[in-house]
Amino acid sequence: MIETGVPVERAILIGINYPGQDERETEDYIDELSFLAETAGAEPVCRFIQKLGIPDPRTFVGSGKINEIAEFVAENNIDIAIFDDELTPSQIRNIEKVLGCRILDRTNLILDIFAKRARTSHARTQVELAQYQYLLPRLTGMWTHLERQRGGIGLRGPGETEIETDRRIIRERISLLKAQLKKIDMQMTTQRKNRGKMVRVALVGYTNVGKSTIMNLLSKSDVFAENKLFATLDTTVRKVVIGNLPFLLSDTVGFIRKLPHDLVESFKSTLDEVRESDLLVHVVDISHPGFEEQIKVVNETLKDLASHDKHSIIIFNKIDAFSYTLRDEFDLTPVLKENYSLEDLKKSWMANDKNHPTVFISAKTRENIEELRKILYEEVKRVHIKRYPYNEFLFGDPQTNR
Ligand SMILES: Nc1nc2c(ncn2[C@@H]2O[C@H](COP(=O)(O)OP(=O)(O)OP(=O)(O)O)[C@@H](O)[C@H]2O)c(=O)[nH]1
Ligand SMILES: [Mg+2]
Repeated sequence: MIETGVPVERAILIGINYPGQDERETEDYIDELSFLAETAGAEPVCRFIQKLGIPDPRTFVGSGKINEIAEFVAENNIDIAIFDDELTPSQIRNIEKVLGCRILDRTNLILDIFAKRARTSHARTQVELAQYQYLLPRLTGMWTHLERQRGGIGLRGPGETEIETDRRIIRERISLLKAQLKKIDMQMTTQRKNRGKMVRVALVGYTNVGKSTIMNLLSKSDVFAENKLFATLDTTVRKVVIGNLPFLLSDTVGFIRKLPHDLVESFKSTLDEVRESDLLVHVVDISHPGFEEQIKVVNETLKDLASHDKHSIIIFNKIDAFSYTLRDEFDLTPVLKENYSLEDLKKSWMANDKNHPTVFISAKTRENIEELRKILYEEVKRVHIKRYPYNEFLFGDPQTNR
């Protein structure tokens, strides 16, 4: 036991198994929620999953289930209940009443992690803006119970005044933060313009797939990487030279399923790096059981950023950690996802996706890094030639030795 001095908050996790979703998928989602909770500093103690068509409008899960959870909370010293979907203000209020502990939803949890991780004033401003935008519509919900105590319904009661004052303060703060961000945006745009016309490559991908590790490997820099979600919030840009071809490589915030929309909005300037790049490098963690779903989430987020049409390279990382279940040769049940070997996956991805150069690597054991460098060289060179059709002599072709 390590005494840290800070009491760890005990958390339970609650999710819904929706129709058409297999149980394994729901488990994967709750695994991710659990990882988010740990990253935020809580200790996940137990998970509750209910099969439901749609969330109960009053208490998210059904009334029987919420009472069962309440019993568990009371008997096991639970501090927080974390829900896998965004809750409405009235759901938060109702659930709080039944469970008697703090209620967090997924959005809230992600915002909390972002707030903890934000280092630069730029990142902090972006997170604070997203937090206030999340809070504003929820303010009424938080105060209604006080209104009721004070005789409520009567208009313009003291409760109402407090809400109005708080709302006004928050609105003012939001416009101030927006103005600050605008200023920072302008500075950053100028900075980006000053970088000249060098080819720009952006690392994108789901959180924790190894983007920063790859950045460090290619640029010999020292960007913070660790086994937690959202280790990177700020964009880092480094000059990388392969052969004699220089380009700029940027590492940026990872994407996640159900990334709060306000957060994407307020992270616009961070994500401009993605939007303005010439080439995307989509990093995938092939050792993750849900890697295909993660690819979809990344592609959807790129669509939101109007960047899905950009040319991209796909890196399947962490091949050292990849494992699969070997099927008995007499097994007649259908082949499942977990029965594919790395060779099967290589064959199917490379055959199906001819538009994107694909490479399988391990940033940890450095397997296949040379191949990655070669592909990067070729793709950057293509952009370079398009931009400077007359100065091919600049970098020479390694094959012809020109
Ligand atoms: N086994 C294995 N682990 C890896 C590999 N590449 C990176 N990791 C580990 O994966 C974890 C996440 O790596 P990061 O580089 O921080 O990932 P990221 O994509 O930058 O993550 P965020 O910034 O949080 O979005 C770290 O613990 C790395 O050491 C690999 O090839 N194999
Ligand atoms: Mg990172």
